[in-house]
Amino acid sequence: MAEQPTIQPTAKYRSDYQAPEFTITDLSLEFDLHETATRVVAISKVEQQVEGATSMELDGDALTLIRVEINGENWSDYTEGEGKLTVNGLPASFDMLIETEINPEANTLLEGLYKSGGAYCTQCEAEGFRRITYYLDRPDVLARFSTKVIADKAQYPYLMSNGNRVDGGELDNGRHWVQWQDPFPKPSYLFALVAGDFDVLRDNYTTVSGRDVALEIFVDKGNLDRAEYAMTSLINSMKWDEERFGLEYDLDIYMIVAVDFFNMGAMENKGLNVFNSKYVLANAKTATDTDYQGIEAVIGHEYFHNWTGNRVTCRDWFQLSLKEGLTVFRDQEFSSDLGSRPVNRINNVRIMRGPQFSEDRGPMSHPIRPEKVIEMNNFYTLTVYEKGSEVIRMMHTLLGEENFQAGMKLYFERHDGTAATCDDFVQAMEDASGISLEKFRRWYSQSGTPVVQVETEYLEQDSRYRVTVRQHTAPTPGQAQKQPLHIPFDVELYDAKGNVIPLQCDGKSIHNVLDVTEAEQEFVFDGIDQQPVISMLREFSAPVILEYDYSDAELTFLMVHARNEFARWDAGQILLAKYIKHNVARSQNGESFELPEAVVDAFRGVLLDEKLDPAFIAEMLTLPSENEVAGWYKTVDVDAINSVMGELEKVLAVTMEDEFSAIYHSLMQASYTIEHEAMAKRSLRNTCLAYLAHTEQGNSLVAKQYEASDNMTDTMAAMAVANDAELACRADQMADFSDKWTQDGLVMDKWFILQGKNPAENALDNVRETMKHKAFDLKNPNRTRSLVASFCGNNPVRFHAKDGSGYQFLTEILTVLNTSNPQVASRLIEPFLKYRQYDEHRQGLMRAELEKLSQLENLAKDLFEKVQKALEL
Ligand code: B3K
Ligand code: ZN
Repeated sequence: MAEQPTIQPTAKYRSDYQAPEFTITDLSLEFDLHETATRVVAISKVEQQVEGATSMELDGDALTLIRVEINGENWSDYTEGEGKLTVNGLPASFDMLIETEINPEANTLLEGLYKSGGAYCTQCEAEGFRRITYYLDRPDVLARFSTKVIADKAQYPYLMSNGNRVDGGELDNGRHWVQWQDPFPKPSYLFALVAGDFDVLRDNYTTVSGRDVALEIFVDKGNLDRAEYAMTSLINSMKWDEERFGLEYDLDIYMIVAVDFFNMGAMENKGLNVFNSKYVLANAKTATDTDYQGIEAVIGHEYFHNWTGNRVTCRDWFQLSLKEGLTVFRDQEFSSDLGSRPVNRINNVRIMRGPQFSEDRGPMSHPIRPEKVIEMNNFYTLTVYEKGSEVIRMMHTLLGEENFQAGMKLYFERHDGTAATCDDFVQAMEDASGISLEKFRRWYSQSGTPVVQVETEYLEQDSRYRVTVRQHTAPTPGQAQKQPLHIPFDVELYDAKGNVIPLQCDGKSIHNVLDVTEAEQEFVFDGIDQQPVISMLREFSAPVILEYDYSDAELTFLMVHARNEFARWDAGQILLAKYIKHNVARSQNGESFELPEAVVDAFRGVLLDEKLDPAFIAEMLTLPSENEVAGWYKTVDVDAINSVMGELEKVLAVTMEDEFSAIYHSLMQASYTIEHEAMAKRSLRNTCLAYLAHTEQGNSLVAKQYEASDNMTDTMAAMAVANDAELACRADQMADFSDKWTQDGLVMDKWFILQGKNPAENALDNVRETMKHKAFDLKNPNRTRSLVASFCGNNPVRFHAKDGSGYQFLTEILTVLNTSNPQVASRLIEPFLKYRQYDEHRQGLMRAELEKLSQLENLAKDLFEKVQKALEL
C-alpha cells in the first residue's frame, strides 16, 4: 500500500523544533464528495515567516496531485515524493491553490477522509489532514478555515464542517452544497467534515453571557432513543465549565456525530466533534451504568477541549500533554463534581497503578512530554493522558483551587488563540501563584514511576514522631540517571481512637501536604503524645509507588478510621496486596491458600456499614485485577496469580455468604433509573452477585437475575459472573444474548468481550470460532478490540498458554491489521511488549513472534516503533 513506509522510519526529536518558515492565515476548502474519487481544492493564504525563504515543504500522504497554482497561475516549480510536496520559487505572500484527489472508500486506516457505514467522516489528529490535501500539517500553523461540501443530496442530506453554517444550495444531478465558516484560527488537526443521513437530536443552550447555542447530536437512523444521555451530558459540561472554570462556549452551534468505525474514543474538532458511537449511544436496554459514566466523561472531555486544546493548542506534538493531561484533569473533576468523588478517584487510581505503571516499566516508557517519536499516534498513551492529568492534579494540590484558577486565567490571557508549550502552562501557574515549580518541572521530562520508601519512628520521650522519606526512580530505556522529583506527599496522623492529630513542627502547625523534593528527607512532628497511625499518599497525592511496612492492625484501623474514603479504600488494597503476595509465594511452594479471620472481618465490617455509600462499599470489595497484581512482580507467574485470586474470591464468598446474600436481596430495585443512588445500589448488588457466584446458590441466583433483568447493567453483571465462574447457565445466556442482539454491533461488543475473557481451557478455539460470528468484523476497531484485546490483554492464563498458541494468534491478527489499520494493530501489540516480565520459556516464544513481526514486509511505522523498542531494550 502506498501509505506504508518502504524505508526505515525515522524519529523526530523535541529538541529539533523549529518555527515554520511560512504560515497559512486562511484556508478555503472545497470537497466534491465521491466514493472512490473525491476532489479537494484547497486555497491557502500564505505568509513568509523567515526572510528569504522561497521553498515550502508541504505534508501529504496517499494523495493524487491534480494541480498547483500560485496567485492564480499554474505552477510547475515543485517536486513530489516521500510524503512531501516541495513548492519552489515562492514570493513573500501569496495565494496557493492545490487540487488533490483521494479515495475515501479505500481508506481502511480510518485516518483522513473515510467512510463509516454510509457516511463520510474525517479524523485528522495527529497527522491525518495530510491525507486530504498537501498542507503545513503541524499544530503551530493556525488558519481560519472556510469549507464548502458538495455531495449527492438524497444519500447525504447532512453536510457538516467546523464553525457556523453560512450558506447552502442545490446543484444539478441531485447534488447540493453547504458552506461553513470557522472564525477561530485553528491547526489542521482540528478540521472535520461529515456527510451522511442521520437522525438528529436537537436542543439548545444559553451561555452565561446570553449566547444562544444550537446543540445537535447526529446518530444512525433509528438510534434517536439512545442519544438523550449524551445531550444531557453535553449540557451539564457546558454549565460546569462556566461554573468551575469560568469558560464559555464561543460558536453558535455545537455538533456531535456518532460513527461506528472510529480508531479511538472521540475527537474534539472545533464545533463538530466526531465520536465513536460507544460514547454516545445509550439506553437502559443497551447500555450499562459504566457505559453511561463513560459517555458523561468523554462528552465532557471533548467539550472541555474547546478551551484546553482548541483555543489554546499545542506548539508541537511533543507538547500533547499540554492539552490532554489538562483536559483529562478537567473531565475527572467534572465527573467527581457531578457524581461520587471517592469512587471516581479510586477508578482513576486503578488505571494509574495498573496499566500506566505497567507502561512505565515497559520498553515504551516515556515522560509525559516525550523526547523522541517515530509515529505520533503511538503517544496517545496512558502516560500522556492519565499521568499527565496526575501532574496537573499535583499542581492543583500544591497551589490550591484558587491559585490554580488564577493560573488558568493567566494562561488564557497569555496564550488564547496561539499554540503553546507545557512550559508556558507551568510558567502561568508559577507566576499567578508565586509558588516555585522549579523542581516540579522535572515531572515533564522524567519517565518511570518513582518509588517512595517510608520509615517511621515514635520517639516517646520527647513526644515526637519521625517520618523518613526516600525517593528513587529506576532507570528506564534511554534514561539511566534519574533526579529527585517534587512530590506532594499528603499525610495524616491518627490517635488510637481515630481522632486526627494536628501536624506541627517546632510548635508551628504545618500543612498536611509535605513537600518531598530530595532523595531523602526527614519530617519530625512534635506534640505527639501517643504512638500514632499514619495515613500516607492520601488521595494518591502523587503518581508513585509507596513502600511502607504496615501491620495488619494498622491497615484494618485505617479501613475504619481514615477520614477520607479514598484512604480507607487504599488501606484495604494494601491489606489485600499483602495476602495476595503471601499466597502467591505459598502457591509457588505448593502450599495451600490461607487468610486470617481478622482480614475477612475487616471486609465484613465494611460490607455491613450502613453509613457508607454502596458504590464505595463495592469498590472496597473489588479485588485488584490479575494484570495489576502481575505488575508487582519482576517475573510474573500467571497461573499462581490466577489461582490465588480465584481462591481469595472464593474464601471471601464462602465466609461472608450470608451477608452477601442478605445485602444482595435487600438492594433489589423496583425500576431502573440512572440516578447516582440507583447506580450505587446496583453496583454493590452486582458485586455481591460476583461473590455469590462462587457459592452453592451461584448458578440459580445468576440465572434468575439474567432472566428477570430489564436493563443491560444487571444483564451484563449476570453474564460476566457466569463467564468468570464458568457457571452452567453461561451457555444459555450467551446463546440467548447473541440471538437477541446480532444486528447491533455495539451491544454485541459486550458479548465479544466475554468470549475473549472466557476462562475455559478451549478459550482460544472459541475466540477463533467467534471471529466467524455475523456481528464480527476485523475492520471495525470496536469489534476487534472487544474480542482480540480482551483475550490477549485480559485473559492472561489462556493468552500465555505454554504452547504459544495465544502468541501465534496475536501475530496472525497483527499481520492483517498491519496493512488494514496499523493504529489498531499498535494498540493490540501491547501484551507482547511486556515479554521480559515472563519466564524464559514464554519470553522466548514472545520474542520469536516479535522477530517475525519485525520481518514483515511493509511493517507500518506504528508497529515498527514498538517492535524495535521491545527488541532492543
Ligand atoms: N484528541 C483525540 C485523540 C486523537 C488520537 C489520535 N490518534 C481525542 C481526545 O483525546 O480527546
Ligand atoms: Zn483529549
